[in-house]
Amino acid sequence: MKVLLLSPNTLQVPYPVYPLGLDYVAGAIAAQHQVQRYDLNSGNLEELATVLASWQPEVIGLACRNIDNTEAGAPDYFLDQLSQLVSWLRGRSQAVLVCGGSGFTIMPEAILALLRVDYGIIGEGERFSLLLTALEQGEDPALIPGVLAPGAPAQLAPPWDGQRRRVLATPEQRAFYVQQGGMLNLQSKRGCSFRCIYCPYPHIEGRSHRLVSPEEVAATALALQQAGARYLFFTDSAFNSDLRHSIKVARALRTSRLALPWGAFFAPLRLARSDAGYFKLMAEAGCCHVEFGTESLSPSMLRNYRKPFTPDDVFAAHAAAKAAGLHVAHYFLLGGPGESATTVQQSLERIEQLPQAAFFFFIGIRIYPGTELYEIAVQEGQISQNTNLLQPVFYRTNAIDRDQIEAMVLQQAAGRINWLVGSGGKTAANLVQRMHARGRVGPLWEHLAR
Ligand code: B12
Ligand code: SF4
Repeated sequence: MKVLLLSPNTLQVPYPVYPLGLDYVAGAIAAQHQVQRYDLNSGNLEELATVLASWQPEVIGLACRNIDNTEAGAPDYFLDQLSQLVSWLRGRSQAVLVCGGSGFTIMPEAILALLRVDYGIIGEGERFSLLLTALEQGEDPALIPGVLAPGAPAQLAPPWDGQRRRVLATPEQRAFYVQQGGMLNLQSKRGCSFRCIYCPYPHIEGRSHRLVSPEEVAATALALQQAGARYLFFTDSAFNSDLRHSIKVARALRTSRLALPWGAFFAPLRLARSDAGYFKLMAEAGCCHVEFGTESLSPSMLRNYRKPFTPDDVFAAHAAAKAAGLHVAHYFLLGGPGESATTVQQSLERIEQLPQAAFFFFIGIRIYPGTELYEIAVQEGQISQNTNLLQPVFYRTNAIDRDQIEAMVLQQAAGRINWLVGSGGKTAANLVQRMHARGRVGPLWEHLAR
């Protein structure tokens, strides 16, 4: 069959992101099929129309990474655009349309119905290969666990235990990312075993860790270097959620001849005495950006969120990362259950004890189905089982509203450029774009750190 894999994500905030998921979907498609990739970041609709007319794909795999930007203060919603793209594709192609991706997996039934595509794949897109076989053999793809069809009940699938193979996009498609910041991405594992109350990641990737062998991670990193990358980002939900594995991965990277800097999300977990050199090892392995998912520095809020660390652990992790010479950013998530002016003030005052870092404040927590926050919001009457959550709904705490929290953040920030509300929006993204155009690589928030 002729299969076109399409990445429609052209969001430039905080910077354009290489569509890694499609590498795995492409890697799962059996050799008897013909596969082409199309990325709207490196292409455009006129050219895509020509591909559709001349090549006539029989199946189109449509990636749905982002539903919205999860920023309550500056909301952006992407599914209307995606829906228009589906109509545009239907007008030019008879292909079977199959949607998948992290955004899709969060609310598969609702997105399938909105987009009116033929099938959806919940979770790991490696199952695309099974769907193609079913189509080819005239069987019903909806019988495959993890494959969703209109009107059929969603059957969740266990984590994919088959091969996970990556096929990179073409050099022309990669050039877009290589030239704008030089960033390509990779995984050292899938899954997160923590249970933070608001987080959909375990639902997207699974609760059990599925580890990539350290040698394979290093080989992939070297292959990306060869493919032109000048910076790597580990897309793991939390790079250190399996501490032992992250140590083995760092050692493998250190002994490989990888010459690229890299960054990742880390949880500011308590380190055992024996792991005192953890961040030093990360630095030796090429790590230069540590993005901590800190969320709060109020002990009660960390408990309410079920974060696996305390404020003291955050200070210790911060100090260790800085001592290792790493750039550090902390992400905060304010406004969850139990937040009040007192807990916000606690967080803001304690941030002053985190020197030389950038701080991103996400104020208002998006409610996702399948999370504990969802249950809390239903119990509190903020939403019902029937509320449409595609259009983002943010949790409201009685004791303080979003505007008050933002005012407190801005007051404490007192104009400091390293305190950003949300991702910094288009202003920050434009700045990053200009620096990328001048040849700078990576996420670049270190230039804000004070
Ligand atoms: C890493 C990450 C980032 C990094 C990316 C860095 C980089 N260079 O790659 C950074 C920090 C930059 C980032 C930014 C943003 N992110 Co982000 N990010 C993630 C994260 C943790 C992993 C994504 C990833 O690459 N996974 C690894 C790949 C292999 O997995 P995958 O893409 O899911 O692909 C698999 C399946 O989904 C499926 N699949 C994928 N595509 C397709 C296509 C088809 C046809 C099929 C069948 C299957 C399929 O198969 C793949 C293999 O199994 C996810 C959360 C998560 N755990 O998924 C959030 C996530 C994707 N991000 C999200 C958001 C909102 C954003 C931002 C908009 C935030 C902001 N305001 O700035 C921006 C948007 C950036 C952009 N330009 O698009 C949301 C999207 C949901 C939503 N509400 O819309 C997520 C889900 C987190 C969340 N809040 O729940 N992000
Ligand atoms: S550690 Fe991070 S990825 Fe894991 S559940 Fe908590 S917030 Fe989500």
